[in-house]
Amino acid sequence: MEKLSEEQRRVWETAGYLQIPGALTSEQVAFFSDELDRIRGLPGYEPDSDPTLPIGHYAWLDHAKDLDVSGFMDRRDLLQYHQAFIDLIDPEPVFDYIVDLMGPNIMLSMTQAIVRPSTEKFPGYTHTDGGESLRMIRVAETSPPIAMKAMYLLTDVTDADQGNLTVFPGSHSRQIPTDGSINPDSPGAVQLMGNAGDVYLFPHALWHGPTRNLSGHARKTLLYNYCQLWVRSYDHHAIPDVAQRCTPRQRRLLGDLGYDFRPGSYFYVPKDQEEVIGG
Ligand SMILES: O=C(O)CCC(=O)C(=O)O
Repeated sequence: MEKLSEEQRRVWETAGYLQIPGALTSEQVAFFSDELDRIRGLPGYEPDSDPTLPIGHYAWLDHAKDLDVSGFMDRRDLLQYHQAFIDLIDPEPVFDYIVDLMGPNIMLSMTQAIVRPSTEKFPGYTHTDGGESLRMIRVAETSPPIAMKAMYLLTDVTDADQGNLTVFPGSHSRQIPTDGSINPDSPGAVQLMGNAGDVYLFPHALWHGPTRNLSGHARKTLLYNYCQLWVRSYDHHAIPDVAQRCTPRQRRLLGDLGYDFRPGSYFYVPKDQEEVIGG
């Protein structure tokens, strides 16, 4: 499936990210924005502050810690909350871009909603996704990524210091210091601007992160991650129950290979993989 233009391919390979304007309609933006306000009051996975747990663990809480809709929220595993979150697993045209970039042998690895409040207390941070691994492994520019993210803006971010996604262009293929000194104000950092409904696509190996938000309003995003099939999901240890409400392609993206798991599954892809992912 060829979806990227030559220019988009060049930008992806050199800068390490792509911005697709208007991936969500204004109705979808309004709907998802309201959904984030709604699910804040519902039980779900939120960051776990227990210092004895390894970094990046989430706890099942009765609701987000802050019930103010402009307050911080970091909710994982969104598919349970509404069919619309399931539909966002493989929407047109974003999913076509993802298949063009990654090839057909892929899975959905994570879903997440983040609300970043306007505050002087949070300076932002910079990291690679996939934990420590993908800051050591940088595949060639022309190789499909091992894993990547689609980050949908639900808020206009049209000026600096509004909780912008900040990237270090080219860092997906060229190492930058990994000693903890890199932050959104380091030389080489670029604060991306975009409108609600735009999506940023970037591989896990690209150094990135949120910058501070001094806009006076909260910045909302939805994040859907994809990985090569053998890497597998970070959100689910087994096929989640919502798969029963999914299309065959979505089920495959949730790890349903069409037969019962046994050692060796996920090593080679199922025979019908291209057909199923092609929809
Ligand atoms: O901008 C954000 O809130 C977080 C984006 C990010 O760094 C990530 O999803 O890994």
